[in-house]
Amino acid sequence: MTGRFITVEGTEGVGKSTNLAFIEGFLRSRAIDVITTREPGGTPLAEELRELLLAKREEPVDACAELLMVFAARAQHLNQLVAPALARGQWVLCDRFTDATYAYQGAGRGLSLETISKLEFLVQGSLQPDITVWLDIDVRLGLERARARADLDRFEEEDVSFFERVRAGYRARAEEAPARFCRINAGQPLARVQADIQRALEAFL
Ligand code: Z5A
Repeated sequence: MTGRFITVEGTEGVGKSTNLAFIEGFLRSRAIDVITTREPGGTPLAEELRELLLAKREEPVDACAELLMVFAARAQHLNQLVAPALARGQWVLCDRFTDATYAYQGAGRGLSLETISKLEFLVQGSLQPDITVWLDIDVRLGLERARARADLDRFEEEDVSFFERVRAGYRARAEEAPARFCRINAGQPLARVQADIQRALEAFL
């Protein structure tokens, strides 16, 4: 029996970290054996690539180089961690996955969705998440939350229009895969966000 693959997505400040912990706790309360991981990252090599991707630097980062680093990290993560766990019957809860690439590198940076789709097929074949929890929030509200929290990484320094495009990218992905995407209004108070997530997961189970 293979495990289930759950991903959590959204723009800055949506509360992914907060709600990943909530989802993990909910699944464990149902006696589900789950591992929580993230992208980019999840293995030592993929975490090194994450550091390279997020670091602020004087040299401009070419969008295509960024895209290839994201997929290099994903190939390593999928083959070393995600696929073997699913094959063992474990559930995998992942902070971001390929929808983030369509949203950030596609809609945000303006790279070709067709190119992203080709790389997606090369790296993951037909593997897709079973359910994607999309935490959706007004971009300005999310940025206020994110910027109150900590030092900004290279992505968090982008302007509002970049994140508006990223949000529109997620919306387009949700429209293409309505059965997989579950949109949660992340602008609500946390208790209501988590009640909505729990309802969605109960329906999924
Ligand atoms: N990236 C990419 O470009 N392409 C790809 O394919 C992939 C990734 C996979 C790192 O991601 C970057 O990688 C990302 C895109 C790029 N861009 N950035 N930055 P990340 O997921 O690690 O980074 P993040 O977006 O900053 O995630 P995060 O750390 O999980 O942040 P968060 O979503 O903002 O979550 P949070 O820390 O739980 O919440 C933020 C604050 O809001 C915090 O103080 C909470 O207490 C508060 N909060 C949360 N929920 C609420 C509610 N409901 N009300 C009020 N306050 C709340």
